[in-house]
Amino acid sequence: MLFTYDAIATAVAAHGLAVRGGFAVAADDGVPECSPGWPAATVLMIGNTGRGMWDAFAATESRGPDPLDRWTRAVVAPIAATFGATAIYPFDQPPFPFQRWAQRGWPLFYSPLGLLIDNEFGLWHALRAALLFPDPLLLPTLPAQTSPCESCVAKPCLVACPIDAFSASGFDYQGCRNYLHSLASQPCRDQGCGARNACPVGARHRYPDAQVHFHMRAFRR
Ligand code: B12
Repeated sequence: MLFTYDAIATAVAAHGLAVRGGFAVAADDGVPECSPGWPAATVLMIGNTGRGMWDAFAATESRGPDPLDRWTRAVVAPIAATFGATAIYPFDQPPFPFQRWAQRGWPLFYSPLGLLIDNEFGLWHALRAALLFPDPLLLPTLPAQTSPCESCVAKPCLVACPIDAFSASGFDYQGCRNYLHSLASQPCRDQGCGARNACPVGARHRYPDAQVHFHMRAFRR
């Protein structure tokens, strides 16, 4: 019985979050110890999918810097403590390889934008925490899937950006940020990243406008 997995899925769902799979830790995963002398045996990934998290987060007091990161800690840390896990976060410094770990536990694939794509939620999902357990946990078996980008011939994501910030050499982060401070970037600021919006996969799970604006403001700063 997937007792811990299911129980944590229920606990995080109360905050609009989801368990995004898990994996048995291998030596080259770069997973830190749960606590000194206690290596992690299992990792469960926690994330947000589609419109799930925004209402829960937006209902909370959010004055001060990094409100989403603070909210994430506030909801995840007590759940981790209840289940004897150690929580680590994608915003910890130096960054842990969350995208690599996420692919160990769930069928997620690199899109041409560098964001991981999910067959159901498309680009409308992100990672919020990883729970480290010192014991082996039972994990669900996931069906094998292929990347939806493989059969996407038109790749509208790659032609939607007004400054061609996405290329074979990666994401032109500075170019994007500079452009977002220009008047011409109004559509990106109003509607969110045109490249992300152009992806047809999981389009019905697009974040609510308020969330799109929130992430855009944070990125632009
Ligand atoms: C630093 C960072 C950024 C920086 C990148 C700076 C730079 N010069 O590269 C900036 C500020 C630009 C940025 C922007 C965004 N980011 Co960011 N970012 C991160 C962060 C915190 C660390 C990444 C890192 O260095 N990891 C360390 C390495 C060792 O880990 P890794 O998993 O092995 O990383 C590998 C992959 O990233 C891989 N890789 C990266 N891109 C690509 C592309 C392809 C095609 C391939 C094959 C591999 C590949 O190379 C890395 C080295 O092996 C992660 C969170 C995290 N902890 O991972 C979020 C993260 C990657 N970002 C995320 C998001 C959503 C964004 C934004 C969309 C934010 C927004 N506006 O909403 C933008 C757009 C980014 C884009 N289009 O690529 C999400 C991605 C979710 C997803 N679906 O995959 C993450 C995982 C955070 C989260 N909470 O979920 N980000």
